[in-house]
Amino acid sequence: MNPYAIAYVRGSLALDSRGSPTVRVSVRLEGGGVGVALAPSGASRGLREAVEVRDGGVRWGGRGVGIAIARVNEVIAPRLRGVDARNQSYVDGILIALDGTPNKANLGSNATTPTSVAVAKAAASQSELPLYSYLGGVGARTLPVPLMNIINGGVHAGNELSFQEFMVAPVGFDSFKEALRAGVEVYMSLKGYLRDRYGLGSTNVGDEGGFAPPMRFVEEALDALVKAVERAGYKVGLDVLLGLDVAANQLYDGREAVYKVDGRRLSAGELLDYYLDLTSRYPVAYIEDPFMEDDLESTAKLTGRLAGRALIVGDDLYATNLRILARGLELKATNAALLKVNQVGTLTEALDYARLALGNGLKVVVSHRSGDTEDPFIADLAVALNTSLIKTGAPARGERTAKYNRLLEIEEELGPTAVYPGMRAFKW
Ligand code: 2PG
Ligand code: MG
Repeated sequence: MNPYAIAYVRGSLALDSRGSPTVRVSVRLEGGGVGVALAPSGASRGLREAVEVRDGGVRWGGRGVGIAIARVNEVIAPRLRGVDARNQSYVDGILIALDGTPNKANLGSNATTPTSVAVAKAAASQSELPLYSYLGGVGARTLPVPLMNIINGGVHAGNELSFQEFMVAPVGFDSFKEALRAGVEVYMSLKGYLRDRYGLGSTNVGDEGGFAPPMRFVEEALDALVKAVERAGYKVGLDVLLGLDVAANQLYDGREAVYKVDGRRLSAGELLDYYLDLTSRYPVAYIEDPFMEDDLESTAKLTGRLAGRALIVGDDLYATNLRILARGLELKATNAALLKVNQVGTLTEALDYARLALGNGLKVVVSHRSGDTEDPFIADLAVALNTSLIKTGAPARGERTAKYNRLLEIEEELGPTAVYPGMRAFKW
């Protein structure tokens, strides 16, 4: 008997952090190893990402996942039985072939993603290795700098902020634990600042645990971040850097080719100038999706102009897709690439994407989704890949803290061999 042979694959129902149904997949191996994974779900999705299969109709507001669960149990499970779970690329090859579409439209990325991840977890459990060492080997020991999204806007919050995410990155610290402490202190001090200035209602939180204050202008949010960092006793630009996810797809009006920012309508060129102005006045060291997903050229211009000063990060721009990333590399579109396994639908495809990015000197940022779950998988993935950056929301809401808590646990387990890159995470 091969203890790594897959004995059982089962899809079942779970809820994500927005209350939407999602798919849980449990995998058991002949030797008793078990892996369980849950599918996350985005709100600001790129056009080129792998798609979820949802039931439609009236139940669950159309968001049911009965079909996706049936795909796991009726289509995927019988084909994976007996396959060696250590052969991740073979397993994922089966998923890709069974699906047969370029974007997982048949099985659904909400069926393939948790299956792929659960198989890796089961193999790790069978080999009695923590997931980060199973995936990353003995060299996996870099804890990532967290990009903590502490003011939520865009489609993640019920306020008028145009940009989706306003983040702080605690870099001036020697360990993940100390960095997290600073991030939490900034989060707490932001809460006080918002309450004083905008009233109690401004401390309600958005989808990723950041506050969703009734602000209207990007600069108001950046000012609040600066104040919060200072009030917490840290230096902005030195101890703590600022970051933005513009999620520009959501701001783009295709008919007039303009971006709607703070009530203005900006051409791509004007938006570029706006970023140059913002980065000259605030220590913004990270800008994700500054232009809509087709505009690699404007993104490349910004990357060139901010060379040495900021990470320009492709999320919807690349959709964790190797081919789009390859084109981005040709154009030198960005110096960093976001990685979300469910944007492509299998772990192997996500790992190939990471390898291409890292091999070409790009930073990789492992990321959660705005609809996420208590599954801490991405914490292990970030350490496995030594990516040095993770994006997993504010230090609040269980689905976000699950990742932070797992990183604390990993750092503890690694002991003195753990590395916290701090400011180096932002150099390339
Ligand atoms: C993003 C993500 C996660 P969503 O745009 O980077 O923060 O949001 O999951 O809604 O795509
Ligand atoms: Mg994004």
